[in-house]
Amino acid sequence: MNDRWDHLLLDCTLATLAGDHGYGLIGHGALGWQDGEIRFAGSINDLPDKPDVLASQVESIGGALVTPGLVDCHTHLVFAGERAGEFERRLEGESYEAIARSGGGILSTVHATRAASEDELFAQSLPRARGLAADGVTTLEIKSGYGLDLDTELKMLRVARRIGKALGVTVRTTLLGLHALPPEYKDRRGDYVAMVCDEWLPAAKQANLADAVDGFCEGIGFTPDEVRRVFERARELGLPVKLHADQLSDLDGGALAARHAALSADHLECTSTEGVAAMAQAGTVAVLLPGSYFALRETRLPPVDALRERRVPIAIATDLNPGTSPLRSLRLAMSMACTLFRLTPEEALRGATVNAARALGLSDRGRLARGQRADFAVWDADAPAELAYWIGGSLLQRAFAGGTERNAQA
Ligand code: DI6
Ligand code: FE
Repeated sequence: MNDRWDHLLLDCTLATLAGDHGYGLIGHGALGWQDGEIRFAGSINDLPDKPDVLASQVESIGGALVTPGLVDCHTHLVFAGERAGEFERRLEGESYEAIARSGGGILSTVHATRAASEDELFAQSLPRARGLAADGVTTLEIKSGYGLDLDTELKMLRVARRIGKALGVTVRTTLLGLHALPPEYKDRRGDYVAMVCDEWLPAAKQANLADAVDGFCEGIGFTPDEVRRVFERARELGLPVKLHADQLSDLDGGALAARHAALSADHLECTSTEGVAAMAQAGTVAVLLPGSYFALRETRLPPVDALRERRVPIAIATDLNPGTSPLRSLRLAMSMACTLFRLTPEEALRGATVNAARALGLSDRGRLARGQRADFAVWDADAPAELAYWIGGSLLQRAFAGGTERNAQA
């Protein structure tokens, strides 16, 4: 029989997240897959035949918890250098915005990233992605935005693609041209935005280096009108958009993202209930980033109750970046989302799987169900709430991406 499944795991505790509510828990479960796709996720009792008849390789995993592979849908992990000195300055009382306005912040990482060769950038960035993967992440998004010139932006995006191949995980790339205004365009904002629209977007699209387009809509970033111009161009080119919205101030970023049918609006600490309503209408995912909230000692909370009320899907991500979120574990982000934002552990797990996939425009992963990609993680845990409950440490036993077991050393 040549249509046997490649592999069948028995005696699993499955957290399938298959329905709209609950973990979708199945005790005494089985998970079978073939050609990188799940063929069966259910109770052992419902298997259509004997395990040995169904699959070429059969394994019992002793009741271990199995979840969809985690999805980190917002990272800036490709960059050179670090900014521990700014961390020290902030602890002495200087604000993130003041440091940025004095030439530090994003621009200091831009200098280091421009100076690094492509191989150096890869070598510095790979361990950060490897750390996420060691925590059960099988899909991650990586943004550009520390180049602010076309060559360096494309270099970052190539490094991002290369990381995906090296680790055997899916990397989705996002062009973040509107991250900070480079000093060479200090008095020419309009020219910079026009160049991003007319040159960078088509170049990234042509080289197949950008899966989406993002912008930093903020007092120290770009105005809603500048973002609008880039979003319109992106949509013309068929590129989906997402937005850093309302992190430090309410610029109506949630509604702006919604007007452009954005995949996601991220941060949202200052988003109004009107913004939430617009996102609900547009189907835009709310990506919450507790790492930057924590690192900046922020006190304004994202509007979690309004998001729930309007049924806006909530995702959680690390925002891994050298300035505001040097957070290298998605599980730790889940834990923070519960403790700081009062999400339930179930919301946190949905936020790091099915809803995070949706924030990347991916519907083929994030749940354990027939037809989904065989991306999943096996944990040293009994209950799914443990993933958000343990603070740090290592819980991952094994991870599979596209049906292939990831080598823990890779
Ligand atoms: N994402 C960003 O792009 C900025 N904040 C955020 O959450 C900060 C990036 C940086 O300071 O390097
Ligand atoms: Fe970010």
